[in-house]
Amino acid sequence: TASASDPSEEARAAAARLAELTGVRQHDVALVLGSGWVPAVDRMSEDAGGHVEFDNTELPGFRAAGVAGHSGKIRSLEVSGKRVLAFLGRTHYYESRDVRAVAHGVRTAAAAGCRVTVLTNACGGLRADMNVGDPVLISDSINLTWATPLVGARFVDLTDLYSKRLRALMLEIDPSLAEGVYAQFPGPQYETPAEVRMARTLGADLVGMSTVLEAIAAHAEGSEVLGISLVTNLAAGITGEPLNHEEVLAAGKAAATRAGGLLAELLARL
Ligand code: 6GU
Repeated sequence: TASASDPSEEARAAAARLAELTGVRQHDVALVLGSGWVPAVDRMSEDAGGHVEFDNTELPGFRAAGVAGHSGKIRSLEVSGKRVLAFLGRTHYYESRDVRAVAHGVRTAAAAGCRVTVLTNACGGLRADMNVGDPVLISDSINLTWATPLVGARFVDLTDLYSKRLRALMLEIDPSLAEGVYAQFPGPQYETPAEVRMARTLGADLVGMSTVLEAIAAHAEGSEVLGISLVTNLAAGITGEPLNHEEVLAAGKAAATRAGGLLAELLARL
């Protein structure tokens, strides 16, 4: 069928089903939540007074969730008058190297009307002046997967991939926020110390396994993109400690209050 061959068509089909499930014809803001960011949105949902939540597999084209701490739930809520479509987890490139599945969420959000896409993640910090628990604005990125979500589109300009307007807005909200360049590694293994040195040499400040492919897809759909990373650990070789996923989740929990406050304030000012 056409929907099986064309990602945009499949996204439109998912958006149509979303409208049925939520009773909301148009959403305004997509919020993709990385490890540790879900508590931030839970706080907002309490204030929102009512939301609709369902499993992503209720919509065509979505994969069931895999990793511990990553959910496949999608929540629709209204915050400060904006209709927010929150993905309480994402499909990662490392699950199956299926870039189309990775991009399907942000494409669905764009088809549902979202003109702003907020991508959050947990990442490793590469700079000694970064602290665990710091949210960092993504100023630019390096796509070390060498994959692309783009199909059909050609020569898309990425000069302003991470919206200057949205970054400026975040810095008004919290002038102490750091900015950095995020490198997406393919995963699922963390980087070796040598790969971490390579990333630093290439100009990266943050390393992770998500966000960049989604940012490219959302940007190509005409959405403004904001990326915020939560530094959950320093990358391999920077402290000498081994890395583990539980530490990443724990750091996310600890930072939820500040992260939630930032997201709530952003939604109020959009
Ligand atoms: Cl150190 N690397 C990657 N690729 N992803 C991470 C991370 C490190 N820490 C949290 N997520």
